[in-house]
Amino acid sequence: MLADTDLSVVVLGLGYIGLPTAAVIARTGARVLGVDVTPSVVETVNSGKVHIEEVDLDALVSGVVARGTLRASTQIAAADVFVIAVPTPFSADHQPDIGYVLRAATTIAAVLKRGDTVILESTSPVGTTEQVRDLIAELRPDLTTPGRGSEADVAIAYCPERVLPGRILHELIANDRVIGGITPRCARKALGFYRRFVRGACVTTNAKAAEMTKLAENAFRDVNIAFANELSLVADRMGVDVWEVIRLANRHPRVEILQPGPGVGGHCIAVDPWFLVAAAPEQTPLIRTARLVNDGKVDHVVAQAAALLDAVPGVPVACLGLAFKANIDDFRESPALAVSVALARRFGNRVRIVEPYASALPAAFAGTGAQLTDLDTALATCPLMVVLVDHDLFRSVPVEERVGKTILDTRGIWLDQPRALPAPPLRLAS
Ligand code: SAJ
Repeated sequence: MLADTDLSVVVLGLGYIGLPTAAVIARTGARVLGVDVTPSVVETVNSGKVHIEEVDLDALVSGVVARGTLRASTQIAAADVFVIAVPTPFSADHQPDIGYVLRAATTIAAVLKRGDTVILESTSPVGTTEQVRDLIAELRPDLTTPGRGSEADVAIAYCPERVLPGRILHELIANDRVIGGITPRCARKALGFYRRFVRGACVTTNAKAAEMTKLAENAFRDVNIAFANELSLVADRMGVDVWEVIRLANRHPRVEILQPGPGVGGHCIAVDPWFLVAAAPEQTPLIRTARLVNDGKVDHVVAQAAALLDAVPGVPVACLGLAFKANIDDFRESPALAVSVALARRFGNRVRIVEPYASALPAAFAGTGAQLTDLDTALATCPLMVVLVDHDLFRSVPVEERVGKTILDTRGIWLDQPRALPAPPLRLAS
């Protein structure tokens, strides 16, 4: 096996997964080239900076760039190991789009040589790694590829990323990895690579099982959040506090209900379950319904907030948070963003947005009249507040600063909020 300093690695895609992965590998001493199609991303990384918010990533990137073990380029170069970490979006009708993965494989094929390893980390529909293999075989008939009878010149494997935004650097190292080879030999080759920087267990399997495992993990979480969101709808209807119900139910030794919210966002859990539904539509009524329940929660929150706004015409409302979850700057598929934009389109300049991770309002607010403001101003000027993200900043507001406000708290962070007293019973003159 090559010493770490002799190993060369190319990571394709310098996004939320690719950049931290490239930096962690570069920290072992391996020579890492991060390839991205966006020149500004490449420039930022080469200057030792980061274009995404992630705990401790800036210090790590500046360190490995200064040491010379990480550099970025828009152009690929030869290497021993290629890691594909590009997006796998879905189309409007929820069909997976693996175009970026296939383009990455095409790029790799141009520089691939005997003995190299290609690892796909992007969340992908079952069978994608085999498609990567087929494409490489077609583009490079001079190389033998795995799973086709003969001894292969290159190893190809699937190893899904499983890290949680906000904890990426920790989880990249601590989490167990599932490594699916096109053949057992491919899996062993990829295993040797991950052992260089992963402290969690590295478990090998075949590529298809690893692909489905990743989709199953995110669908599991989506279904469980949908359960919590459905309970919140029932509780609203019954006039019961869902947070209390969940807290009490979770005292049962075998019950662990997740938290309701304004819906499910991010580019993983809101997307990946559809890959299972697209592959087996007849077999996935539960997974599909969970997606619809979680998406439907956005409409429910918009209707709840709109009712509050309609009840007090002209009064400004503060929407707290745009990110898809707490303490991150990622607004992809964010239910908080969807709710705020819907309210801004309907209520215009009555809507004030508070988002510590935004320096300007996203384009979706253009022409609505909504304004970005800071938390203190919102607390001073907005009698209505809609909590959409559980950022630490919002959690820090004590009850004294919320007295007298009407609050729709979709995250359950201000459970100590005094409730409006019920109207006194009507006394009929005798
Ligand atoms: N959410 C709730 N209630 C909860 C938990 C989450 O409403 O109890 C919401 C969040 O607010 C957010 C969405 O769900 O909008 C997703 O957040 P998350 O923290 O559950 O997950 P992600 O998308 O940040 O990361 C997930 C993780 N997958 C699992 O936990 C199974 C992560 O490990 C994956 O690596 C990541 O997807 C990915 O890249 O696939």
